[in-house]
Amino acid sequence: TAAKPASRGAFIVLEGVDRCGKTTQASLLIKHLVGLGLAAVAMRFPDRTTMVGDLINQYLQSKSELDDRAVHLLFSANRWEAAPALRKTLIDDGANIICDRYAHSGVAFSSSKPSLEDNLDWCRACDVGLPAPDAIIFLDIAQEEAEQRGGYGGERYEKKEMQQRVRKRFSQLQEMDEKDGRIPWFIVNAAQTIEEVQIEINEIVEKTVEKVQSEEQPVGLLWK
Ligand code: FDM
Repeated sequence: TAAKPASRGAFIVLEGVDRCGKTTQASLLIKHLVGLGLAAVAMRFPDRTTMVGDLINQYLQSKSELDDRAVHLLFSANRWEAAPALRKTLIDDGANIICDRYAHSGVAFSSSKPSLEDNLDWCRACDVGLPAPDAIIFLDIAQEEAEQRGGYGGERYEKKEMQQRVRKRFSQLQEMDEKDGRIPWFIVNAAQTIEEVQIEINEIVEKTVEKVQSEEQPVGLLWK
């Protein structure tokens, strides 16, 4: 059996609206951490490679129609099915996880739909108890600036109106987390150059990794 690592890995989530540069920054961050000799694993949600993920993918590409609550639960199930592997990576392997979107995207997007806009609590409920991020890095960019970066793609939520509502929801979720005091948010100005954004993210992540290693806190339970 493999020796238990000295400490668990940090669970870092990158969030933001479309075109904020999340995916680019996630892969640069992995390279940076590996360069520092730290184990780092990339994850993303939705994970379209699973059976649940395939249903989500068909929905996002408008190849199927689903009730708003049903698809919200699929996004949540897609996280729950990954949770054991996520915990194993953090705890047994002691590797850091860099995750492109997680539960906050789940709540922000679903609760931006008319049928769910007064149901924030319902939207959060199915993600309660998932492994909690040690930090949320929110890549912040003005709507107009995001749009100048090449417009939106053709998927279901890639529309101006929706993106504006999602952005507001993210701030609301940030406020709720800050009141609760357990999951720290870091807002990075994503209108800067790739290199400038990268420098800020690296610093936040290095500090978070150090904190997780020195405090020896177990992986938290989201919103519990
Ligand atoms: N999205 C993502 C949700 O609606 N709920 C979720 O739980 C998650 C993780 O899916 F519009 C939305 C956000 C985005 C779409 O995401 C696909 P990617 O990052 O573009 O693949």
